[in-house]
Amino acid sequence: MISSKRAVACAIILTCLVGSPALAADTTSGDLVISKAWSRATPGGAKVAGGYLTIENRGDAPERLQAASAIHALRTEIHEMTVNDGIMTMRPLDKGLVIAPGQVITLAPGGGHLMFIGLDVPLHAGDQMPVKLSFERAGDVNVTLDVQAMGAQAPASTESTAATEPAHRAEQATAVPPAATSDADESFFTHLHAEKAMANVTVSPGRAGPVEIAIQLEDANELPLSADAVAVTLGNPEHGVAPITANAERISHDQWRVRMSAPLSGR
Ligand SMILES: [Cu+2]
Repeated sequence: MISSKRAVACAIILTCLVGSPALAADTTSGDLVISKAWSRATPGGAKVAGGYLTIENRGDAPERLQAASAIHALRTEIHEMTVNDGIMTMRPLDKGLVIAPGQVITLAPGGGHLMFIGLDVPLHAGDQMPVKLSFERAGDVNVTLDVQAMGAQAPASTESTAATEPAHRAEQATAVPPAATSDADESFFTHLHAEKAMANVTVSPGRAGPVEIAIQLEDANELPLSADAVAVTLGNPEHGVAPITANAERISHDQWRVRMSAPLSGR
């Protein structure tokens, strides 16, 4: 389901990503050790990217990753992949990610990840991306993500683990809850993702009424994905709005566009 809620209007600070061949060192803060922090180069025009890292809690008390932020992203969310009725979808972890004493949690492709939404710069292989992690006990911890090539499965410093080919299942994407609202005519951006595909969706303007919806498709490795057809369904069962479906028009092999009317704003 695609949200038509309004987008956030937000000032973005522009800085340059610093290219460096050196891999970021592990970051230690109190009882936490954060390692293997990395992301992937973004294909042309992509405004989202996943972030991956390993967090070890060497302390005696549970820790919680409450939030994350990145200077180049409009917002950063913590996403978890879950299976519902046999279909893998994602959900944002609004209450954060708990790391039990002694536990090592790895955010990696196909599983939990940080989601950078509304990137203001493309990410290139070799870039280093600063990210702030906010923990309940340890407070803010700054880490640097090493940007790997498009489609990378692991940071360059570790062995690439062979991805197991998932069994075929229907692709069904779930919307990320929209951000807080602001200017009425701002476009709304979100991404929908499932196990094997992700759709970056821009609704312009971000409000009820006639809208243009632009969709960019990526595969699970964030590479451009072509499709035979794309249809968009808007609906809101909670408010009794029956689904309306329209076929999108192909703009390029991974870009689609459709004009339709959003019955109401909201998720
Ligand atoms: Cu995500």
